[in-house]
Amino acid sequence: MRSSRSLVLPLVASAALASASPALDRPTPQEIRDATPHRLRDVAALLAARALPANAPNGYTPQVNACPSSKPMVRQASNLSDEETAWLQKRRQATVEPMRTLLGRLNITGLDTDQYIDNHSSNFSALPNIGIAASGGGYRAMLNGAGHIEAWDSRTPGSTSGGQLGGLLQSTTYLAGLSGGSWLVGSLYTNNFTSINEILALDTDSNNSGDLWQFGNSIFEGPEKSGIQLLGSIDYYKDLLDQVHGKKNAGFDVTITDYWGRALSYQLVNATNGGPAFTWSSIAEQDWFTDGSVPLPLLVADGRAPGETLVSSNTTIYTFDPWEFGTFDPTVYGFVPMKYVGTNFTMGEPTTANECVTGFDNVGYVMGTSSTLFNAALSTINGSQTTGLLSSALQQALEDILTDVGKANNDIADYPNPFYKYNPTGKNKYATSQSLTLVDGGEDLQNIPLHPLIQPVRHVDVIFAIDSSADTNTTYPTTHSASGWPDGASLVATYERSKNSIENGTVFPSIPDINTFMNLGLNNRPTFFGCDVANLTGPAPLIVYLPNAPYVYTSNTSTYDMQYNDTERNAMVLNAYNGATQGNGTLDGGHWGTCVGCAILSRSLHRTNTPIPDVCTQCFEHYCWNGTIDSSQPADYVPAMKIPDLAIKVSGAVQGATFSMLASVGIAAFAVFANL
Ligand SMILES: *[C@@H]1O[C@H](CO)[C@@H](O)[C@H](O)[C@H]1NC(C)=O
Ligand SMILES: *[C@@H]1O[C@H](CO)[C@@H](O)[C@H](O)[C@H]1NC(C)=O
Ligand SMILES: *[C@@H]1O[C@H](CO)[C@@H](O)[C@H](O)[C@H]1NC(C)=O
Ligand SMILES: *[C@@H]1O[C@H](CO)[C@@H](O)[C@H](O)[C@H]1NC(C)=O
Ligand SMILES: *[C@@H]1O[C@H](CO)[C@@H](O)[C@H](O)[C@H]1NC(C)=O
Ligand SMILES: *[C@@H]1O[C@H](CO)[C@@H](O)[C@H](O)[C@H]1NC(C)=O
Ligand SMILES: *[C@@H]1O[C@H](CO)[C@@H](O)[C@H](O)[C@H]1NC(C)=O
Ligand SMILES: *[C@@H]1O[C@H](CO)[C@@H](O)[C@H](O)[C@H]1NC(C)=O
Ligand SMILES: *[C@@H]1O[C@H](CO)[C@@H](O)[C@H](O)[C@H]1NC(C)=O
Ligand SMILES: *[C@@H]1O[C@H](CO)[C@@H](O)[C@H](O)[C@H]1NC(C)=O
Ligand SMILES: *[C@@H]1O[C@H](CO)[C@@H](O)[C@H](O)[C@H]1NC(C)=O
Ligand SMILES: CC(=O)N[C@H]1CO[C@H](CO)[C@@H](O)[C@@H]1O
Repeated sequence: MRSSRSLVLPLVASAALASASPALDRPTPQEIRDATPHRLRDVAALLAARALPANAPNGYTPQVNACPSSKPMVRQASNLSDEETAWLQKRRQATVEPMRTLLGRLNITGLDTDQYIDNHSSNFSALPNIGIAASGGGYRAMLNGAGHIEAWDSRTPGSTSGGQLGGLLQSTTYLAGLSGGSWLVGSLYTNNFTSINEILALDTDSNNSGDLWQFGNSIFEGPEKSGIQLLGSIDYYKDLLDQVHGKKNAGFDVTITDYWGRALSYQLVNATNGGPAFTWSSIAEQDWFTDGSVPLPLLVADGRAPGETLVSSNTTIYTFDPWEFGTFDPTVYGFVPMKYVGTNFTMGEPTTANECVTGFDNVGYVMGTSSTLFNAALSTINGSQTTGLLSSALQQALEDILTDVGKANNDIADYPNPFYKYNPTGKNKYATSQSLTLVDGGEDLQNIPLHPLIQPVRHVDVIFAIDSSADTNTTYPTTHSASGWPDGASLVATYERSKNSIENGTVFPSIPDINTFMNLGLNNRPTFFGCDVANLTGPAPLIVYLPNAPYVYTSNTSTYDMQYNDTERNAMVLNAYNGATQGNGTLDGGHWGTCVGCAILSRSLHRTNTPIPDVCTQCFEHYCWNGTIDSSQPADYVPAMKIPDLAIKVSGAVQGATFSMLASVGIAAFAVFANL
C-alpha cells in the first residue's frame, strides 16, 4: 500500500515538513498524480507556502462555476481600476521613506532632499512616481534585467552603501516586463517577491532546495528537480502533456503557448511541477502585495489576429495586472477582471450567468503569452534535430497543434475574447471574433514595455528603461558590427507610435533615429530622453534609457541561447549590476548616483516649482540627449569592455541547447524575432 501519510498531514505541520524534517516522507510525483482533489489541495498548499495555488485542486485545468452575484464585467478604459486607485494610496505612501533614504544618500548638493520630502509627504502625488520597464530578449533579457533589479533592491547586501542605488526598487510604483522581461517580473511575483540575491545565492548552496532559475538544463530536457522531487525528462514530458491535456479535455483551445508556459514554469515558479495551480490574479490576494509594500507588476502582450501583420502604429497592446486584463488603446478600450479571463463574455458581460471561468490565468500561461515567440523553440524541434530529447507523445501533440493553427501561427496564445461584441459600434475592430489571439509583446518592435507606463492616467514621472534587445548586426548587418547589442530601435518604435492615432492621449519624448543612437553612442551608455518639459507636447515621463553593454562580461548572448550554467548566469547578472550602478559609481566621473537622483526628482521639482540644483543641471547636460541628430551611416559597432580589470571570462562559447531559427520554417515574425 502506498503511504498517504504526508498527503493527509494537517497544514500546520507543513513548515516542519518542508524545512526541519527531511526524514518525513514527501509525496512522490506518482502520489501527487494519484491524489484525490482535496488531498491535492493540501499537497499544493504544503509545498508552496510562498505563493498562492489559487486554482487548486484543479491544477492547470480552468474551472467553470456559476458567476458570482456581482458579475464580472468589462469596463471602459477611461480611468484606472478602482482596485489600482485604492492600492496606489498605499503604495505611493510606502515609497516615501525608501525614497527619502535613497535621495539622501545620492548627494544632491543644493537640495535638502529630507526637507523636500517632508514638505510634500502629506500630498505624495507631488513626489516622484517611478516606473521600471524590463525589455524582452530571452534569457539574456531576463538576466540583464535581474542585475538591474538586484542593484536597485535595498535587500541586496552592499546595495545601500556609497555610490549604490539600493532602494530604487522600494521607491518604485510600477514594474513592467515583456517577454524575457516578463519571466523576471513574473518569477519574482510568484515567489513572494523574493530578492534576486536570494534566488542566486540559494541555488548555488547545494544543501538548499532552492530550484529557481536553473538554466543549466534547457527547457527541452526539463529541470533536475520538480520543486522538491527529483525529476527525469520522461516524467517532465508526461507532466507537461497531462497538464495541457487536462485543459484541452475541459473544452478549452490549447496552443503551443500552453506547453511553453508550462515548461517555463519549471524554471520560474518555485513549486512542484512549476505550480500548475498558481494564477496571476492570485497576486492580488497576497498581503505583501495588497499592503503596498511592492510595486505593481504589469506584463505586456500584443494582439494579433491570425494572418495579421503587426507594426507598432497599429498593434493593440494588452496589459496583465493582478486585477485586470485589457488595453487603453482605442481599438478595444476595455478591461476585464483578471480572475475571470477565460470566461466567455458577450457585450461586456458573461455570456452565460452560470458559466464563469477561473484558473485560466495560470501564471506560466501569462508569462508564456508575453513571450510566445519562443514557442518556436518548442515547435521547431523534431526527431532529427534533437534525437531523443522530446518524447514522441509530446512531439505529436505539438505537431497536431501546428496542423490545426498552421505553422505561421505557431506563436499565438488563444484566449476566449472578453471583448466579443463589446463596444462594436465604437472602434473595437476585434468585436466580431470569439477568440482573442495574443502574441509576444515585442512583436511590434516595441521591445521595452513602456506602453502601460506612459498612460496619462498613471502619471509616471520617470521610467528606468532596461533595453536588452539584440538589434546590432540585424538592423546593421555589416560584417564587423558585433551582434546582439541594442541600437535604440525599441524607443524609436514607441516614439513613432506616439505620433499615430492609436496613441490615444499618450505622449512620448522625441527620440532620434537609429543612426544617431549609434553615432552619438546613445546605445552604449545611459541616456535621458525628454528632460525638458517645455519641449514636450503633453505630460510625458523622463526616460532613463539603460542599454545592455559590456561592463564586465560580454552580455550580448544570443536570444536563442536556451541554456546558461550558473557561472554564465551570474556573470550576466553581475554585468548588469555594474551597468545599473556604473561600476558602483566608479565610471563616468563618479556622478552617476547623483544623476539618477536628479532624474527621479526632475518632474517633481518642476511640479512643485522648485529650482533645479546646479548638480542636476550638470547631470542633465551630461546625460540628456540634447536634440543633436547625426543620421550618417554609423561605423561598425564593436563595444569595448568598460571595466576590463574586472572582466569575467567564462571559457568556451556558450553553445548548449540553442535552437536554430534557420531550421524553423514558416514563422511569420521571423525578422522580428531576430531583434528580440
Ligand atoms: C514573504 O516575504 C516576507 C518579506 O520578506 C517575509 O516576511 C515572509 O516570511 C515571506 N513569506 C514566506 C511564506 O516565505
Ligand atoms: C472610473 O470611471 C467610472 C465610470 O465613469 C466610475 O464609475 C469609477 O468610479 C471611476 N473610477 C475611479 C477609480 O475613478
Ligand atoms: C557630494 O558632492 C559634492 C559636489 O557636489 C562633492 O564635493 C562631495 O565630495 C560629495 N560627497 C560625497 C560624500 O560624495
Ligand atoms: C523555494 O522553495 C523552497 C521550499 O519551500 C524554499 O526553501 C526556498 O527558499 C525557495 N527558494 C526561493 C528562491 O524562494
Ligand atoms: C498594420 O499595418 C501593416 C503595415 O502597414 C498592414 O500590413 C496590416 O494589415 C495592418 N494591420 C492592421 C490590423 O491594421
Ligand atoms: C465558450 O464559447 C465557446 C465557443 O462558443 C464554447 O466552445 C465553449 O464551450 C464556451 N466555454 C464555456 C466555459 O462556456
Ligand atoms: C554579422 O552578420 C554577418 C551576416 O549575418 C555575419 O556574417 C557576421 O559574422 C556577423 N558579425 C559578427 C561580429 O557577429
Ligand atoms: C560593484 O559591487 C559588486 C557587488 O559588491 C561587485 O561584485 C562588483 O565587482 C563591483 N564593481 C566594481 C566595478 O567595483
Ligand atoms: C549636444 O550634444 C552634442 C554631442 O552629443 C555636442 O556635440 C553638442 O555640443 C551639444 N550641444 C549643446 C548645445 O550642448
Ligand atoms: C524638442 O522638440 C522638437 C519638436 O518636437 C524635437 O524635434 C526635438 O528633438 C526636441 N528636443 C529634444 C532635446 O528632445
Ligand atoms: C559553464 O560553462 C562554461 C562554458 O561552457 C564552462 O567553462 C564552465 O566551466 C561552466 N561552469 C560550470 C559551473 O559548469
Ligand atoms: C484622450 C483620448 O483621445 N481618449 C480617447 C481614447 O479612445 C477612446 C475610445 O475610442 C475615446 O473614447 C477617448 O476619448
